[in-house]
Amino acid sequence: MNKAAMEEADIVVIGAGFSGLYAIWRLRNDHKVVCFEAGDGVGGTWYWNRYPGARVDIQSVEYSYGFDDALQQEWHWPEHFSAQPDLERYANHVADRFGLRDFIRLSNAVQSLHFDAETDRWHVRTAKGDVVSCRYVIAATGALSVPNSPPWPGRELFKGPIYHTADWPREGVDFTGKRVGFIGTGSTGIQAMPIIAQQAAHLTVFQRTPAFCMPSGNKPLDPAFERDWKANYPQRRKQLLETYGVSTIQYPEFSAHDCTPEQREEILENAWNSQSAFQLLVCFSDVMTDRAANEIVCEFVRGKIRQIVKDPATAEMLCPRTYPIGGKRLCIGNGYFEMFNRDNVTLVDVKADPILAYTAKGLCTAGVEYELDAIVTATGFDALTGSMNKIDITGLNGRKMVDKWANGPTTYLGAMVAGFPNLFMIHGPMTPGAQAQMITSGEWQVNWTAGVISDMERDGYTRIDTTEVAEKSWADEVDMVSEATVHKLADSWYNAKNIEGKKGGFMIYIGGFPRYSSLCAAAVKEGYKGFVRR
Ligand code: N01
Repeated sequence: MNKAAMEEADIVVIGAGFSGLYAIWRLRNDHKVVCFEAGDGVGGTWYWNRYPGARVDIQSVEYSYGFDDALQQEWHWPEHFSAQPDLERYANHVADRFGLRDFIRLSNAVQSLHFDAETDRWHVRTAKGDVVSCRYVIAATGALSVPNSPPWPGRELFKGPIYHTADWPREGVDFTGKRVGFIGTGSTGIQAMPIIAQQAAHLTVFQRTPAFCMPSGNKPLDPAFERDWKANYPQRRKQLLETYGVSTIQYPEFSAHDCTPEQREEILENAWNSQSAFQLLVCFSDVMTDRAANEIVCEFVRGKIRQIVKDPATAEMLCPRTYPIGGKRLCIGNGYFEMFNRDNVTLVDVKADPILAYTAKGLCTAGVEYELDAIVTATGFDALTGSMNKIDITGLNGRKMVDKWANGPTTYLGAMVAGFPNLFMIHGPMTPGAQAQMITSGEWQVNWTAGVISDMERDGYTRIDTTEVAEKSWADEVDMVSEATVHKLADSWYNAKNIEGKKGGFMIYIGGFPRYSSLCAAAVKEGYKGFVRR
């Protein structure tokens, strides 16, 4: 490519989800910013995941932007935990209100990034043929944006439609009169199935691993609660950043072992009915760190399943036994276990008898062929690394990111990768990611990145990189904090074990957001420790 023909920008932002939109807003006045987005609308996760029942599991007064006080004062969330249409509407409102669309090129995924070491600039190529040279790239590509589809053969044989929840038709799907097969009982499946079951003639749930799920307690937003948040927003946002998960969900001081069985039962019952998602994980100080304390909560949930689900055999199949509660992200539902009391819902164990293939009529295991009219897969994501590895990224000395990450991601602070200068990730692998409320923590990460870029200009540098020594120190920190929790006892997208053959250790930083942000801030303050600038 003739360099003279390239379009010039200062910063390319990849992705117009919540972090990408904020990055545009934060940087647009001082830099020439171009944003490329794969979808034909803004909102990222909340653009793609439009399956029935899609809803956030953090209360919306928290899960929203804090950068503009007028926005947070004026915006009204109709429900406590907003549904996907409201979140998408909010993303569009923000894009319009702040004039962000002028910077965004929709339906135009970035296909390759190539670092030019002579000029210290990235060359960005896109699906529509745009070629942009820029000093910095900010990858706000999403932790959960590349769907993972089951590997079964015979997809082309099946006569009916096959959907993935993360690529749901904009016009919706009518399942009336249909026999629907549903695969995936994680957070997504648990939200979608109770709604599909109300419409379908029959729903067959193919379960590989049962999920821990607690009721969301969603309700219309209480006006007094909303007024209280709006009256206190600046300090609330600040306080959120000082908490472990950037959220109002807090651990108590006391251990499960400090309580009598009666006290535990009362605490757990209150948590279950709290209308506050995740309360079960924080009812004792040691739910996430002590296997015995965790098991007390697990058994409480199993008891709830047995109470709710009328057929004892189905109830037992739904009881998770192979991993600790919270080891995978706790699912938050509305009528999930209750759904199994419907006559038109059947539960099938595909751990014992795995699905082997699609057939013309449906799905088959070794012993059974299931006849279906439509199949829905809610089989998760190639999380954290998938969205970066999808782009052909070439750094210094011709090194490809996909090769560097062949055995799992390596990063410094989850923000940069050695040998790939001037490329910053937001919510990348080894950041707090989904263990911290993602809009507020995303704003923090964008602000940190903007500060680094501004310092580069102030100090007259054109290249910032990190080192393999710094990456190693960060990997040690990520491992050290994850070893302290029960997360290591579960296979999930946190540790790359949700996809057969995927490599990588624990890919989320679970040392808490205050520790994460203070380490990022300290690296800058201590003369860009772990970075090399020139
Ligand atoms: O994906 P998952 P998800 N055969 O990976 C099953 C966020 N989120 O989309 O457990 C049969 O959790 C798989 O089985 P197993 C949230 O952070 C948030 O549900 O691997 N089954 C599992 O049951 C969440 O953690 C919200 O044995 C197969 C399911 O598919 C993250 O997104 C809502 C299979 C995948 O579960 C991901 O959730 C939704 C196979 N071959 C999502 N392959 C809220 O805010 C996979 N499975 C509420």
